[in-house]
Amino acid sequence: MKRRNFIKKATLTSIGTIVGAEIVFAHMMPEGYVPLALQDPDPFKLFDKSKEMVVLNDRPWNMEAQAHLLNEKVTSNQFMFIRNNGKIPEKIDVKNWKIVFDGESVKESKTYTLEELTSKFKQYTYQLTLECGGNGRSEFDPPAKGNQWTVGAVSCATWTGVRLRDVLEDVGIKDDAVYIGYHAADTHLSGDPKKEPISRGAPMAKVMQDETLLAFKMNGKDIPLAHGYPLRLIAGGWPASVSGKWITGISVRDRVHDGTKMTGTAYRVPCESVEPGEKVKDEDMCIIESMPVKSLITYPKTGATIDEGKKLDINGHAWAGELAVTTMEYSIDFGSNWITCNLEPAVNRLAWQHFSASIAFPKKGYYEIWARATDTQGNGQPMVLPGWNPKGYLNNACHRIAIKVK
Ligand SMILES: Nc1nc2c(c(=O)[nH]1)N[C@H]1C(S)=C(S)[C@@H](COP(=O)(O)O)O[C@H]1N2
Ligand SMILES: [Mo]
Repeated sequence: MKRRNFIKKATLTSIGTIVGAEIVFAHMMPEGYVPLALQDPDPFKLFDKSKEMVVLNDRPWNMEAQAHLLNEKVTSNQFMFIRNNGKIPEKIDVKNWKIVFDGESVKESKTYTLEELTSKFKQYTYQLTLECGGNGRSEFDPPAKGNQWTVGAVSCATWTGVRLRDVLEDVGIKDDAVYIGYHAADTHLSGDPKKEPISRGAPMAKVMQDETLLAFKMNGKDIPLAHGYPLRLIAGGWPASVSGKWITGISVRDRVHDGTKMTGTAYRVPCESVEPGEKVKDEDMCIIESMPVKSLITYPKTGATIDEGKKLDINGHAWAGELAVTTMEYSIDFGSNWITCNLEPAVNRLAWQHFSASIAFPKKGYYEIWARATDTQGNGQPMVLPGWNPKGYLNNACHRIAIKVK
């Protein structure tokens, strides 16, 4: 948008300056034509991301971190993965932004402006872990279609907003409310305005939790455009697809929400485990709720070398959906022996926890460090891909890094 207007005004010489060379046949260029060199936006600049982020798709934009980029305790925008199902809204009119509450189970539909939301309700701030349900999909065999996330579709930022529960109480909901579904301002890739790229939701028990927010700030600033500016639903610990970006509406439903990507195989796994590659009937698929226990070694970067006799300090994060992580261990002998790491409690519920360890290696050579978290219910991470499922969700296999001792 901006770019096009700009080009109209810019002289041909100034376009040449931006392209980085003289446009030799500039005088032959049709009026209003945008040189290719300007059409391809640099996604790192566009979204203010580190150049080390990995682009998985540009239509729609999908980008992930590498493990070592996620070393910060609180993820900053430059390392936060982007997962879009449609086109990011182009025009955001913050002054007139509205959120509509409707559905079978509201007493009466009600609309709030952003200004009303922020002034009328108490604000809360939490660190909340958001992991894409498909994080780790690249390891599925037979492969699963979709973005081939490795380990980097997870973040834990600080989110500030109002409790969805408080707003729903103000709206007035009926006793038969079962679920909410969100509606958002992004547009379907087909361009069809009647189609929603995604419209997911959560059952009332999740909606009513203290940490379920309608957020308008991330890490103390306006939410970056790619992450849902100016208003975002945040439901930490559940597949991040529940955390709708660019929210314009919440429907309170008297049934399980049936919006786009709620039904069929989307964000669902077989209710009972299946053989890899097996076809599963839609009615045998269950909606993913809390994410499983998982961890990531964020320091050092895989492939690091250390000197013989020196200890290696490692650190990382561990999380377990709705639960907490109780134990964090590492192994340097391919899982034969496990040694306990230091593990910090979460700053608040649904935030990831930090672990560290200081590792001694017996002699020179190649090693792998494997990390394993266990949650409050005693569930540990599997060593290899667990429960194959058709869409490639919930891979919580242990993270591993390679180390050479010289
Ligand atoms: N409106 C809207 N909300 C959305 C999505 C989307 O495409 N549109 N993608 C969802 C999915 S699948 C994920 S994993 C998270 C990603 O959040 P992020 O891009 O801020 O990291 O946003 C969720 N919310
Ligand atoms: Mo996702």
